[in-house]
Parts: sequence; structure tokens; C-alpha cells
Amino acid sequence: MQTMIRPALNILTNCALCRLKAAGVFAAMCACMVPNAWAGYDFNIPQPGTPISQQIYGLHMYILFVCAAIFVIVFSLMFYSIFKFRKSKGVKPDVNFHESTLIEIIWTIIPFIILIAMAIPATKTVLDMKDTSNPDITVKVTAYQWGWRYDYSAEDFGFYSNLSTPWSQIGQPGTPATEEKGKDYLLEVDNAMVVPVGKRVRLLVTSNDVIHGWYVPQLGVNQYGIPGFIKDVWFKANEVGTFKGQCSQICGKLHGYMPITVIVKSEADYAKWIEESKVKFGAKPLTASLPASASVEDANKKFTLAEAKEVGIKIYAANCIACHQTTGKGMPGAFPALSGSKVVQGPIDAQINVLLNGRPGTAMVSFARLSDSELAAVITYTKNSWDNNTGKIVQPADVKALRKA
Ligand code: HEC
Ligand SMILES: [Cu+2]
Repeated sequence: MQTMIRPALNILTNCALCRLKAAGVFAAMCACMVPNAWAGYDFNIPQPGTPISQQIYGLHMYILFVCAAIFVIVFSLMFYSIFKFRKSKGVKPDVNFHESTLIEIIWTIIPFIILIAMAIPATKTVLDMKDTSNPDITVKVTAYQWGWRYDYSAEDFGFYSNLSTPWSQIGQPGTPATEEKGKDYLLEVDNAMVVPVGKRVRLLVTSNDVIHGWYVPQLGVNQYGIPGFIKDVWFKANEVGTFKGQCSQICGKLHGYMPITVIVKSEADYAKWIEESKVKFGAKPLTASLPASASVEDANKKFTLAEAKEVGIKIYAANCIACHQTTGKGMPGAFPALSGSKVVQGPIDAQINVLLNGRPGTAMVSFARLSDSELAAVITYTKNSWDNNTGKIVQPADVKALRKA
């Protein structure tokens, strides 16, 4: 073995080209450390925005410091001993530590103290995180594949919050992205959650289908949403601002496409937002099981074809595109094409029923949670797009009639 390694080593250390290469690699490594090359990257966890995340941040720094100190002390001692007392210098051990009770006691007690010193503040923070008492406002958060719903039950309204990054930035299989990715790519939503600054906000987190996670790092919240259970968690934002997060569980095909945006407003702005939202969201059904409240206003609306298509394409983009695709061609074997579909080209009622009830046992779930006018618009859109030219317009009243039945 030795005879083989020696010559190889000689070639390596003597070869000028190799040395040049090594120098190049080293230079490249140095270049990476120039701050410019790293602009836009953060090395630490994000700046805290709540007292809890402040505590988490503090714990992170404290424990990192303890680990770094242990690392430096242990490795310096080790390398010092290895170097200073190496065999080639002819050093002979004059002390023997084998079976030393004193040493064993010391190396048990010191780590014990270190662990306790880390466990006490960590436990305190965990207890604070779980203390959801005395909330100022409560918001119910329902996760579903793939978006969020926020219910401000005390104010009698709720709304869905979906990804709003356009598909032209994301692209799809067979359809590459046509637009530059924006600054908040995959972190933008249509309707953000809004809370008042300096108030204890309690979240009741649950899920409509699979396990999701409501995760906003700067608010110090990462809470499972589990179907059939309601978990509570809280935060209190220090300052007004916008906080971004994402679902933290791998919850299916589009798990990376369910961002969270929380906007913290001053108390006056929050009160204004509540009033506006009552008007904007109040008329919609609260949950899929309460379709009766689908608004009366909707039912009186009469769409023209152009109007319905204009609204419909937005509803389609937010709710259907992931499976049936922009092209309406779906994905063979998994999601049927709507373009050319007999159901879509066929009678209005049959298609409304598919949307209201879903197809049990398949990925096509009920979309009864959309309002009458939203469903009317999206159905009209599918009936008059791609290869479908039925000219049929579905009106909110048509949806309402079948919803009641
Ligand atoms: C999670 C994936 C998914 C989403 C999102 C989805 N669908 Fe579907 N859809 C399906 C699947 C799967 C079927 C086929 C069900 C079956 O096997 O009968 C289907 C069937 C349909 C059909 C019947 C087509 C036919 O020819 O039988 C229509 C119409 C339809 N979807 C419309 C929509 C609309 C409109 C939306 C948006 C509001 C939507 N779907 C959202 C997966 C989805
Ligand atoms: Cu999720």
C-alpha cells in the first residue's frame, strides 16, 4: 500500500498544474466570501417580529454560542495535545488516566450542568408558546389542498387565501414560464390575513383534508393543522408590517404553493379593514356545509358571456388550474381534459352538479364553498374556452337552484 501511495503523493505535491488548480479553488472560495457574492442571502434565522420569536431567536443564539464554545475548547485541547505530545517527538506518557473516578465524575457533571443551563430557558419558551390564554382576537385557520381559510367568527366573515403568483411565472409541464419571477415569487396571496399590532392573536388551526402546517417564522408560529382536531397557538406582533410564511408539511402535489401572508395593521387601520371585509367577504358561505348563506345578491346577477369569462378565468386560475391545467387538457391518466369533455360541452345542470358535489372518491372534490356567481362564472368559462364553444352562459340562479335541491 505504502509503495503505491508515496509516488502518487509525490506527483501531486510536485505537479505545478495541480498546485495552480488548488490555488484556483482557494481563490474561488475566497471570492465567495466577499459580501457582494452573498447579497440577498441571510445566514441567520429571520429577524423576530413577536416576543415569542424574540425568545426563540435568543435561544438560538445562546445555544449556538454554547456549542461554539464547547467546540473551540474541546478541539483546541485535542489538537494541542496531539501536536505537542506526538509520538514522533518521543513523548512518553507520564500520567495514566485509566479508570479515574475523578475524571469520570467531572465529565458527567459538566455536560449535565450545560444541558440544564440550556433546558431551563428552552422549557420556559415552550411554555410561553403554549399559553393561549386571554386573547384579544381569535381567528380560525383552516388548511386545505392547497390554500388557507381565515374565519373571523366574532365579526361574522371569513375568506380564502390562495396563491396569487401568476402561472405565467411558474410554468407547467409542457408550458414553460413566460414571465420573469417576481420579488415575492410563490409567497404572494390574493387575500392576506390581517391582525392588529400589539394584540394577542389566538389562532385555532385545523384542516379540511390532510395534515398541513401554518408556519410564519418571524411570528414564531409553526402549528400543525390536523383534520378533525383544533389546535391553538398565539402571537403578538410588535410592529406593523407584512410577514410571510408557507405551509410546513408535505401535503400533496402543490404543497409548495400554499403561502401565508399576515399583514399587521395599526388598531385604526385594522378596524377599517374589518368594516370593509364585512362587506367584501360577509356574504359568502362560511363553510362548505353552510351553502344556504350563499348570497341573495349573487342570485340576482345576470352575467353576459364576456363578463362571466372574465371572472371565470380568475376562479379557474385559483382553483382548477393545478389539475386541469391552463390548456384545459388536464394530465392524461390523472386529471381529465375539460377541453372537449362531454360533461363540459353537455347540459348545464350536469356540470353544476359535478362542481357542487364533486366526484366522490376522486381528486375532484366539491367546490360548494365557492359562491353561486363564482361557480356560474367558472363553469361558463370552461364551457366557452379551448375547444369548447357552447355559447352557453350559466347564471348564479342556475347554481342556486341546484344547491338548494
Ligand atoms: C385536485 C385536482 C382537481 C381540481 C383542483 C379540480 N378538478 Fe375537476 N376533476 C378532477 C378529477 C380527478 C376529475 C375526474 C373525476 C372522475 O374520475 O370522475 C375531475 C373532473 C372534472 C369534471 C368532469 C369532467 C368529465 O369529463 O367527466 C369537471 C367539469 C371538472 N372536473 C371541473 C373542474 C373545475 C371547474 C375545477 C375548478 C373549480 C376543478 N375541476 C378542479 C380533478 C380536479
Ligand atoms: Cu399544506
